[in-house]
Amino acid sequence: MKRIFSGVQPTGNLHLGNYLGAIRNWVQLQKDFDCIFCIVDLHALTLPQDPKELTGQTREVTAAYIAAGIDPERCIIFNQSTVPGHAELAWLLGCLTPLGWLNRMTQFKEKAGKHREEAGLGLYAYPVLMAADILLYKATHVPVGEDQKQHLELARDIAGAFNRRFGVEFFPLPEPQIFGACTRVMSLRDGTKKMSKSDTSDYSRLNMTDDAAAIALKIRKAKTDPQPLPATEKEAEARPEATNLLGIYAALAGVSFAEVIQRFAGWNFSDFKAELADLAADVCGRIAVEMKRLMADPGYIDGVLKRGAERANAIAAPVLRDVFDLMGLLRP
Ligand code: AQP
Repeated sequence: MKRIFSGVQPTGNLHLGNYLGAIRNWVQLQKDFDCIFCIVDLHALTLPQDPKELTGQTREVTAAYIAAGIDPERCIIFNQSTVPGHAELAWLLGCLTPLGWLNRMTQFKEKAGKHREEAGLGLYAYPVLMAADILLYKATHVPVGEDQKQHLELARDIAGAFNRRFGVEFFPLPEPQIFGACTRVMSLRDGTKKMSKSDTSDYSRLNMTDDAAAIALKIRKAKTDPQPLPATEKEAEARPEATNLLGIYAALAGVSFAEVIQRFAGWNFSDFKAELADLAADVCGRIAVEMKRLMADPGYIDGVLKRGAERANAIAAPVLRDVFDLMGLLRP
């Protein structure tokens, strides 16, 4: 059986990057895989969070999954902290993970920056928790963006280390699930920086809850360069803002980057931006309306998460029991 595990952190405003780079792809996967989609609230705690906002954002991510087309009957949707096995397995796997492996993780270096000594243990151990998330369900495939490839590689190493240490083929080595057109959406204010929830400028991203007017305004204000739109892919290479906006258009329209370049070659930015705003408002506006409708009913969202947690626990508990047995931990 092929099983997918993936998640999003409830760390702020979900944006077009989260949708095009992750959630939209998951909607396709649910047809062919047994899918578990998590709201990884324990991962969110690796950086400081406001408790009230964390609760609201957890519901918002759940609403986004459903509004984007993930079926909560077919897939398991739950928040990580409701299944205790994630934290328990992370400890057990952490005891088998050499520090040298964690020291190589580039995301810790980027997020801790110059303040390495003040960074929390959780931020350092993040990739072990991610390995536990995947292995707790014996997931076989993990959809990953460029930024998570190294962590998935580590999860494979940890699974292999466990199997060798206890002489079993217990954990499958999870495979990356790659998508044909891998979409990396960049900031609307700086085409060299990825669009991010934690960017202080709201104009840097299209939030999944933005309405048509907000989308049009942000696209109108998006940074550009003074030249008309490029006529070739080669010409676009040195122009990050043009590349980003054209790439967003291609992803939203479901056509290739080359086709979009050809269609808008030589256009001025303001005319192109009007077309892009209409397209984005059409695709994202529909999701935003559905998200708002769902978020107005927190009882429904909590019900989805509760049922998801029960289903997730039913898979996780026997796996964890076997791990305890293999490691010699007595369960009297
Ligand atoms: N700009 C992006 N383009 C394409 N994909 C993206 N993802 C995030 N940003 C982009 C993908 O969304 C999924 C969930 O990501 P996450 O919740 O783990 O957050 P993140 O990767 O750390 O990025 P964010 O959303 O910008 O959050 P902050 O600001 O908190 O770091 C992942 O599959 C990710 O690849």
